[in-house]
Amino acid sequence: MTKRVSERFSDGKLSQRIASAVASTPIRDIHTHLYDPAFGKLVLWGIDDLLVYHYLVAESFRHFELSYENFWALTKPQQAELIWRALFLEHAPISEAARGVITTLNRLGLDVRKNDLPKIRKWFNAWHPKDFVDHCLDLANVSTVCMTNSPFDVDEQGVWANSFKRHPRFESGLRLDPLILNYKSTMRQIRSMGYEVNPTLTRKTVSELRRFLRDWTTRIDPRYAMVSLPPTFKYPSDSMTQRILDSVVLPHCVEADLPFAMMLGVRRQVNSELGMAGDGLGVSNLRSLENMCLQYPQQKFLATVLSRENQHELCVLARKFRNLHVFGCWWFTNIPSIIEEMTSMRLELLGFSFTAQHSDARVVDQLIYKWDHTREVVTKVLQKAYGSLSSVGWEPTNAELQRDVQALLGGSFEEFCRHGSNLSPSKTMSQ
Ligand code: RAT
Ligand code: ZN
Repeated sequence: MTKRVSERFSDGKLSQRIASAVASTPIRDIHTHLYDPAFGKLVLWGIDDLLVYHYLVAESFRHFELSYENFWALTKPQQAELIWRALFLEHAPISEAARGVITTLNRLGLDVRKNDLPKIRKWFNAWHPKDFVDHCLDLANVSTVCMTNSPFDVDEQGVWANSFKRHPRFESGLRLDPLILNYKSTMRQIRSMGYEVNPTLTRKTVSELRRFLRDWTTRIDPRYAMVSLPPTFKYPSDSMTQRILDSVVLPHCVEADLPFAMMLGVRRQVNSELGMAGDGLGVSNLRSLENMCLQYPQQKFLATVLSRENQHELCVLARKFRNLHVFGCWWFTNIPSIIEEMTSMRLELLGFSFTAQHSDARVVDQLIYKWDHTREVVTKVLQKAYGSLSSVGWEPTNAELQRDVQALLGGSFEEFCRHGSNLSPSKTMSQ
């Protein structure tokens, strides 16, 4: 019988059904750096923004001979031309980020092989940004994207200060890195915004910081609060970071029923000459995440880790804590070989109770390639996983496939956020 079922799988029917379920499921993209069109010049799109993406800047410098300084002195189109030459004309655009530009341009209907940047620019210039945003969301089959919104970003502050009509497909995320990681200098900025805060966390300061967070939560209506953390992050520890987390951020999250997203393992500015492209990674100590899940059983944590070495441990941790939701293949792990490995492992350890991916897109057009490429890998992984299941006698119906794929592409995140507050360490799943 086992043989007959696996033959049925190999005739391609199940694999086709999986492919079409993955292709047709709209995605909730839970972490991006995109902006609602109302943010005007903060919205990045078009060929030059695609080419000067910091992932490509890092790769181009491996070929450039010019100095960092001379590169940064160039205009955006000039930088784009150098990157185009180094990564697309002098070599095949084989890396994930470079191939992504090709996927994107092709799906937008542009003939990439003509190598005609001025013509491509002209094509983009004919679009109205708002229409282009909707076009990309539709092409990528993305229903909603979550922005990264920083109360400490002066450009953003200006937009939030005036009321505007929000795009229905853009949600917000409250990004708190400066407050959590660098309170000393952030304090001055918060004070200049009208809050009576001091360098030490007195009662008054704590209550003002809580007021600050409440105000921003009301203003932007975020889906979650969020921080990225270095590999050295330790909890508990005798640090300002822990004091801010314990007395300000987590009490606020509990009060406002906001999940707290932690992105662990980034080493900022390993090479500061590269600007935004200069960040690296390191292995995190996930015991800290474990301690936080234990310390705050009522708080929902979302987590993604940058180092490949941490991925297995993170899955095991999520089996122990149902207040922990694993999401995405972050940044340097957002490459097909690692997405495949991570998604297979997560399915094997967590079933469908995680979010397979977030795009981290900074340029609107990138939604197309980031999701096309992810869908390709997720399809492959699911074909293998359901193939194994089918060979032992369980073939999913189309409705079941749709339900499961939806869970991976945003549904499981929604369910996690909806969960009641009765979260405590899982007993039944412990192993
Ligand atoms: O992936 C990226 O674009 C990085 O530069 C980071 O922004 C990272 O995703 C983050 O959110 O810190
Ligand atoms: Zn990001």
